[in-house]
Amino acid sequence: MSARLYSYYRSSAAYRVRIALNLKGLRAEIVPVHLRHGEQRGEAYRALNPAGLVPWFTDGTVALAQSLAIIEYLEEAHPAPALLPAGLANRAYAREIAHIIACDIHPIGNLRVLDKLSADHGATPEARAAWNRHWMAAGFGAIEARLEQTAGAFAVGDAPGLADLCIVPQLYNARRFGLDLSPYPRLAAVEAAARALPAFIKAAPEHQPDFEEGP
Ligand SMILES: N[C@@H](CCC(=O)N[C@@H](CS)C(=O)NCC(=O)O)C(=O)O
Repeated sequence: MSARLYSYYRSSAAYRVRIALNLKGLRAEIVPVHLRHGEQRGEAYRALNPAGLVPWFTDGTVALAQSLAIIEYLEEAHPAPALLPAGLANRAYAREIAHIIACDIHPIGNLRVLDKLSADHGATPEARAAWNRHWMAAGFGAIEARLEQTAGAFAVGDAPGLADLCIVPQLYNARRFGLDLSPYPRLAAVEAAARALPAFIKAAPEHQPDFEEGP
């Protein structure tokens, strides 16, 4: 069975998996799920993924949610090229950066959280953006400090991997929400290096079949 990735062009969690697939040279059919139209909450999609979130990945062996679980699965199923760096400590640092983004920053800036803030507390579009900027800045400060120790050409050493594929989509979100990135020069440098690579270019929102212009 050929692989499928249920994705939304500007879902940063799906973007992580798209980059991982590309770095490993794996093909997957992109199946768009329109988050702004609520397709993720529809009966058809929930029959696949009861969590009602993207990404969702299937390949005949697994049918799996959670970007980091999917990426770890790909890493184990297709070890080369590796997404985790050599060395016990560096692998832990790469996971630390990934977890700051995927566990600390992303969940509280997600669409359903912002919608709940608006529905229950009247958060305006500007209040939603300010909320997101606050939590991104908190996480980015920690990553910037770690990069002083770990960064080479990329976030942890000189090969692109797990940390970079989390950083690039999160910085895409940061720009969407108007975060000033000037306090994070190392993050910006790592992002620029990664975004120049074909695996990252192909995974970018503007190169997805469901890409839409606009805010
Ligand atoms: N921890 C999950 C997060 C998945 C997630 O929250 N995806 C977002 C898009 S980035 C989503 O589907 N949001 C839909 C919604 O909030 O209704 C992962 O890493 O895959």
